[in-house]
Amino acid sequence: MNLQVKSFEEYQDVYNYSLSEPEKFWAEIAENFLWRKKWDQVLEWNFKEPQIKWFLGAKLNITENCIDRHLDTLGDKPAIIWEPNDPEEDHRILSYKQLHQKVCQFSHVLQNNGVKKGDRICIYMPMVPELAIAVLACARVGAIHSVVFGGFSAQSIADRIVDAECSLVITSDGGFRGNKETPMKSVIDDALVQCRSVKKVIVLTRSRTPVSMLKGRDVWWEDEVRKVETNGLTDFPAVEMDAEDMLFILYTSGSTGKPKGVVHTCGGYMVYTGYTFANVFQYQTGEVHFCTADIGWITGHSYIVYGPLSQGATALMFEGIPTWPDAGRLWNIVQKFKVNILYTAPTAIRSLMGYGDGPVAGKDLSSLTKLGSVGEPINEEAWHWFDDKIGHNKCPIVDTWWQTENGGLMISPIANVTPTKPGYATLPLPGVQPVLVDENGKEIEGNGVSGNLCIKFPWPGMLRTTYGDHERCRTTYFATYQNMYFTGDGCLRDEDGYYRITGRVDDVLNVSGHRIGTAEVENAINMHSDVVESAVVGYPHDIKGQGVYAFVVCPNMHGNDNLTRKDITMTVSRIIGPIAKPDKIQFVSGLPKTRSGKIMRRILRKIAEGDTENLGDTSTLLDPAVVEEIKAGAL
Ligand code: 6R9
Repeated sequence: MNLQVKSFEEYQDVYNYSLSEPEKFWAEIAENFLWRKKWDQVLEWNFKEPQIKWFLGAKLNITENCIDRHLDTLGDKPAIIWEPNDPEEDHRILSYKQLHQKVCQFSHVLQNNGVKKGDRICIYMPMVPELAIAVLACARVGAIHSVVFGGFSAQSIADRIVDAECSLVITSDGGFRGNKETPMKSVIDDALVQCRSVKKVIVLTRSRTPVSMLKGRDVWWEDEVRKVETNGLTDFPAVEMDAEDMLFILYTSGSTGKPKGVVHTCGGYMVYTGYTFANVFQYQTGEVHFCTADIGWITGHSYIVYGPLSQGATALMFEGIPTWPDAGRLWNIVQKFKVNILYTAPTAIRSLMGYGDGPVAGKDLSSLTKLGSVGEPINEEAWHWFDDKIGHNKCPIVDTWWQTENGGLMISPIANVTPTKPGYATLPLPGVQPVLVDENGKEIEGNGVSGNLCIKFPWPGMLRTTYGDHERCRTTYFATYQNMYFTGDGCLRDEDGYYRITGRVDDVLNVSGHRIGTAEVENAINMHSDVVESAVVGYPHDIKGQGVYAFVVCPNMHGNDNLTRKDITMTVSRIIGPIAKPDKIQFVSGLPKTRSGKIMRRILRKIAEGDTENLGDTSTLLDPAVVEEIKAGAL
């Protein structure tokens, strides 16, 4: 079966086929990929344990699919275009042949440093081509990568390294983002004080920040590559993997406790990212695809690295930020490289919108043919601005709903196929079976309804487990509703059957498209020595979508309010990372609790939203007076 549908009628036919014959459908899709050995069975599953296996018995290496199979036909074509943070610095282009050579060399480096199939490798790097090379080299040698976003703190990195028992870390001296230079190796040094499993650290030179290199543990990327070059080694035969062998772990926040390591496997993830990339973006050979996400998030994994490369696409990778040196940066990049597909986030659109039309004026955006949005609900104003000013009303916008756990796009228009509607992710992709359920887990049928979004049948890109703790996977995703995967999102289905995601229904915030667990932020705030307890909720924020609002009990604070606010912010930054810093901190004498001691977050959420008229039933509160005080002091 062709990966791309070409009309809405064809979409409907294929969708119906994927419902009635899911295994046949996915087998036909999987035929479009490179396997060393095909599957004996397409699918084995139950959502009880859960146990999900796709393409059983199949053998492959995803990098042969993403690189080797294109060498004959596209060898000299650009695989990765890299635009540095500083527009004055030269950009780089890696052809498929060059990418192949670099991935092979670095695979040797990994092997020379003791890496074996199944080992876990932590990658903490800036957005440079070597990050993609490191990811692909791990996959080529059969090691499991765990990429940690460059904005996370030493403590967060340490938690992730310990959880996955990583044996090696790949990092750089430092990185550039906007007018900031951020250290990376020194952050890793701080993290590794707590990590006994790590035997080696490979350090790339990027910012030339001074670093301390430990004898026997730390080696330079360039030195290691030079050794391989001196030995004249060019090819590295990819290690054969089973379809269900782990490909990577990516940590993401949930509603409780520490982030969990979402596990994706080789075969299903390859098929799902390649298929959704080709179909939703209707990628045509030669087009330049620019996804503005960081590879530290799932969007970068699936739609900068694996999805585009598996389809022989040209992926543009950008080191910097959209507002530096000025708010015209993305448009300059589009113009410079004649970008065809621009895939970005509502938070970026809203932020750029705030600078007015000036930075867009005079920029040649005529190369653009398709636009995409991901990470959070897109408001209508931002949708229309994107459509008018950037797409000049001729580029379809694909508002793609999906999650780290899903591996790839789930509910989304198909470019030039599905009629779009502002604010709507529209319809499920072939193979995806969404359902809305009420609090009791009863399916809500028909249109013009809303409920909690679940998926009732497996798809190849879905998570298989949470690393080292399968029970957590079961309770988080498969225990709320029987025989369904629960997304944690609320959703409505309009009269046309179109889906609109309304946001999280659990205690997870979405700040600038980043998932942040309120419990994680509370734990970090509570580590500050003056703090007795705290409660964190979200509130609507013009640019970030949601902001972080913290109610903090701090009866004997050391210094004044503002100093303590700064100290608490610093604590969160140190424990989690700057992305989780509270936007507002309100000191309160107590938190609204029920007689059984549960914090009534519903009330705090209302106060944070500024909706204090309508707090609902407060009769179960232990001390209703505290609510009046909090209302009076709201920020
Ligand atoms: C890919 C990614 C997942 C959460 C998800 C939902 C929100 C993502 C969205 C969207 C509305 C969209 N989300 N895409 N909400 N419309 N098009 O972002 O993964 O970081 O795991 O976040 O993001 O709430 O549950 P992840």
